Amino acid sequence: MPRRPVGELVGITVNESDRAAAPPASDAEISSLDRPAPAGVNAAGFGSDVAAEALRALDIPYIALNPGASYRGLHDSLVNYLGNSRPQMLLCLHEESAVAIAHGYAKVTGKAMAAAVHSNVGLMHATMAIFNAWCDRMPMVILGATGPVDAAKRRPWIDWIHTARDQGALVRGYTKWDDQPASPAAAREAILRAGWIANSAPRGPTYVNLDAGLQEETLAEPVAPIDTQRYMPAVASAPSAQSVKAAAELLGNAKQPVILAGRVSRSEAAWAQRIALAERLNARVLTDLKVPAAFPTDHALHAGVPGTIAPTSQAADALRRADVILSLDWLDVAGTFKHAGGAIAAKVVQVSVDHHLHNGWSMDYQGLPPVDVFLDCEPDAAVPLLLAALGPAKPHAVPTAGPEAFTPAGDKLTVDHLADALRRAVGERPASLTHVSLSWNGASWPFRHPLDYLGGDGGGGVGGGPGISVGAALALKGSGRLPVAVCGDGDFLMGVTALWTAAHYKIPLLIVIANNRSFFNDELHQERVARMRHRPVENRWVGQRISEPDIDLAAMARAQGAQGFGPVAAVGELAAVFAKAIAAVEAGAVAVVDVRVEPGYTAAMSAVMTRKGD
Ligand SMILES: Cc1ncc(C[n+]2csc(CCOP(=O)(O)OP(=O)(O)O)c2C)c(N)n1
Ligand SMILES: [Mg+2]
Repeated sequence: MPRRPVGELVGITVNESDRAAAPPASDAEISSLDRPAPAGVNAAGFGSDVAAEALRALDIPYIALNPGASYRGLHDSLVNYLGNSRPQMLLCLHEESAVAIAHGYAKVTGKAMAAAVHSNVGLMHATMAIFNAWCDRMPMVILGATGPVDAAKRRPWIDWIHTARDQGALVRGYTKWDDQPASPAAAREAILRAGWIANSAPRGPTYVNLDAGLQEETLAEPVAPIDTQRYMPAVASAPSAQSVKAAAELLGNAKQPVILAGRVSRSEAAWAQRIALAERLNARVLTDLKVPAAFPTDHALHAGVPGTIAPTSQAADALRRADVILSLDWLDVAGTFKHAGGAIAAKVVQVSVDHHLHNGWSMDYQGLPPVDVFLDCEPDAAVPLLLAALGPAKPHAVPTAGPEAFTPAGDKLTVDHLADALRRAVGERPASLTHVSLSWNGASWPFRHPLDYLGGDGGGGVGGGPGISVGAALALKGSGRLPVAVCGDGDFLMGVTALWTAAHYKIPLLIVIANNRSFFNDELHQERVARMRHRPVENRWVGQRISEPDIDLAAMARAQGAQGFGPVAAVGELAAVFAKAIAAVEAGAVAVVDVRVEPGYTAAMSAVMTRKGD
């Protein structure tokens, strides 16, 4: 086949100078790793070259992956055709961490990264992490493979066990869209569509399954060029003028308005506008640890502290007293009302595009809430329109006192002590909490910037914490923000091999383990069942405790090239260890601190989990 300039065959703007283009400063260190020897090819010769170029057209910097023969064609194209650059491969030790890394990256950037997973088996490993990203409404493009679909081309045994009909069915319930294209041109179209759909609100994962035969086939003829940007138009949503007017009227006349600050963007401007709206309305504001920071938690209008599985008592009181409630894509309006006692008299304004995503498989859409005015758009689009419709406020006093300073109780080392010492050690540095443990107390760490906290794992799939944190740290690399994760020991152990990827690609990150040596959440469930059945509550630990032997978590970090500290078992030791670990991260390391904490959740969380009836 004649050699042609890169991109000519497939019509995507890729040329030789692209390969040499300097990456952003923050990525330069990563780009210098895993450099392939020059392959000397500059023309798209195979089906997978077309797919690889479509991936580059999505302007995705990284593709997290675990390898496999089903996509060996694509793998070769990424290395030897695109030169392992844009996207650059991030090798992961497990598909679950590959997808979790893409998830964490999207939490910071709002944009899709790519992940590649091998045939049916790699996809099976990836499923929980895909579900987490889906529930968290985070975009990503997942590439998979199967086949050869043409049975005559299959190698005996292995290609047969790794070929499945309708492989996308494994993830269709929790992806926005999937496809199995049948030609290189169709693969290009599928990848462009996957990127466009994933990145358009409501965002979520998409899956493109590439036939191994298609990838490896020689291009018989050039694929007609297209202007790829025209196939990925920006999508903006806007509410009707009528709905904005109706919402502003309700809110403007409200005596006790409440804002539920839910799934919003990481934009600083939008953050400032939410504050302006709350102050304009003198509204109490609720936030929730399940989703990223949405409003300053120590603002005088913030009701109590951020909720976890249920709103705090102050938040529930505010809801019961409210006459108008504005939900900015709150994760679970109906469930929150139920926790607050059910009979919420207030008129409800809902701002969301989430209903466009709901399907018959996953119930993550939650209960159907009562809504009086619906704004079919993202919160960032609604807030400025509401501010404009409301006009300037009559002079009114905005409360000034924020929540009281946080002081952990008792001498035994608890998660509260961990949080307090960690926050003091971080000091005035800008930091992002990329993950928190289930035992986290929302009172212990105020959020004052949209990147201060990145929310939960989305789908309640334990094991996501380490990978999500590595992906977030990747996106934060070079930003001047210190990425800090607090993981339960169960969560850490399930996702621990994500650390190697961070160590290898020099992604600085601090992980602190709230190590209660137990899958403690389920001790509370067993306690609840024992109480309901009048059986011995003291047996709640059986089948839950992770001890005898205790696991050396710091050693698991060291084994993968991270720095390991601990176990720390005394409150007085925390400050010095955290200072050392932060210094290590600032010097570019991945640092893990094992902190032995007393088992226990906040009183509010324990009460919800152990009470009868719901
Ligand atoms: C994949 C998966 N397996 C099991 C569970 C059930 N589960 C929920 S919380 C939890 C315990 C998590 O332990 P850890 O991270 O140590 O947090 P702790 O409850 O001890 O604070 C488990 C097993 C789950 N949610 N996801
Ligand atoms: Mg635990």
